[in-house]
Amino acid sequence: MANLQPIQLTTGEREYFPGVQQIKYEGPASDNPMAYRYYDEHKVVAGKTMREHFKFAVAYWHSFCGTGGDPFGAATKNFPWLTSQDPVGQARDKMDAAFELITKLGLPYYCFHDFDLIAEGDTLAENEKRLQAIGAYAGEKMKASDVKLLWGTANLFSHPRYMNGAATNPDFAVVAHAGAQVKMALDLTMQLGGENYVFWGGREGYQSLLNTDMKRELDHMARFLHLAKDYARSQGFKGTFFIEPKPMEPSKHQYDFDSATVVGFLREYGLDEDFKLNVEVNHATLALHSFQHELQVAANAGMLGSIDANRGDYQNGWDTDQFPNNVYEITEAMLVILENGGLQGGGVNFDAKTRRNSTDPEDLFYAHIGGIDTFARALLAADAILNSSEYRRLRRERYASFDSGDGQAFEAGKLDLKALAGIAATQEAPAVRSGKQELFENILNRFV
Ligand code: XLS
Ligand code: NI
Ligand code: NI
Repeated sequence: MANLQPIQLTTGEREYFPGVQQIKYEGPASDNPMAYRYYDEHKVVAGKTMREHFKFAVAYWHSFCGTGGDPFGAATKNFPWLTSQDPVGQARDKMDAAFELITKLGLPYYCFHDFDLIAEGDTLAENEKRLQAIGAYAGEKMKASDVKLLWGTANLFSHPRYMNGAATNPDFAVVAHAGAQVKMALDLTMQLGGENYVFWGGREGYQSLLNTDMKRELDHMARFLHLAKDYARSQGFKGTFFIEPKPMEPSKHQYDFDSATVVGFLREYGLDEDFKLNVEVNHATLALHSFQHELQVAANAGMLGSIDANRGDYQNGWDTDQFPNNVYEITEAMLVILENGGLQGGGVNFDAKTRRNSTDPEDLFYAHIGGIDTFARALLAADAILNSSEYRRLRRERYASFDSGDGQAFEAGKLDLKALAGIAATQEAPAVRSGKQELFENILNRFV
């Protein structure tokens, strides 16, 4: 769309987190709550610095847009960067606050949805104008701070037009609108050097099969993803596209249920070359899986791209998106990630929110510091488990009968079912062999 009047933004003067200094690594003995005890960005673990291992990103939506409202009550957080009534002024203030937080935390990345950055307008043309304005401003902030964009995405779930889905909406007019929105979000992501692009389909699913042609909706979703990928590639985008699985909420049945479902979908529709998975802790819990299970399924398929870091609640069944603090859970995750050789293209995005009653701006610092140190501790523990314990050997030994002889022939596809039966007929009854789960668990505890 041509002839847009550029909106000029100038940097605000205001400091949003006064009194918070640069957060530094002070070591495990420090009693300073505004310091890292384990995250030392320069420390080399398993051949990479901690900064490179994690590529930590701050999520714009939870940290700068989420004001603590829930279905039972109004906003609780009077964030000073949300006070301006003018959408452009508010977007500027919000971005100043965001870059102050990201740089004081010393983190390398951030992630956004299009309309986290600036409020959505009434028309596509107005939206393009707004996104260009805030995009130019983001570019300046990124250049000045060296903060990079881990991924961009489009919010295809909040506006009422998407109540029946975006790419899977039964109305073509909505699908076309979603296409226009994704095109703009891709342009913005590419303009800012975004390293990846995410699709999370909260409304891509259904409430009742009675009014739903599921097969047609899935075909439309795949077609839509192909169009987005082809467009971005034609514009020179080299990054990875991620699908973020989640089983439910807000839809009853979401098409991207879990890692296994998404891997199957991507392969069925020929999208597996360009797409990988962004696995979120709380979404795994909702799918009745563990986080490490979801990571391993993605890794098995060569699609472990990125993670959304948070944690769920074991006593209830929704996406509570709490900041990570469970070192055991994350250590098991880091075992999978390290054995996979790291994440493919992505990083660790804090898709987490402070609680409704955590109302001080500085609470955002405690939340991120805690999450970051949880990952750092888990990395150290996982690296020690893999390299200084009997963990790998014990696991390998469970499968030793496949390393030679008939077991090896089976793995190599050299036995048919008759041959297998023949071997069983001549051998002794299989021995009872312990799985030694408690021993494995004790090894974990030894290093955490
Ligand atoms: C919601 C999702 C969402 C995605 C980005 O549950 O986690 O925040 O990460 O659209
Ligand atoms: Ni997420
Ligand atoms: Ni989520």
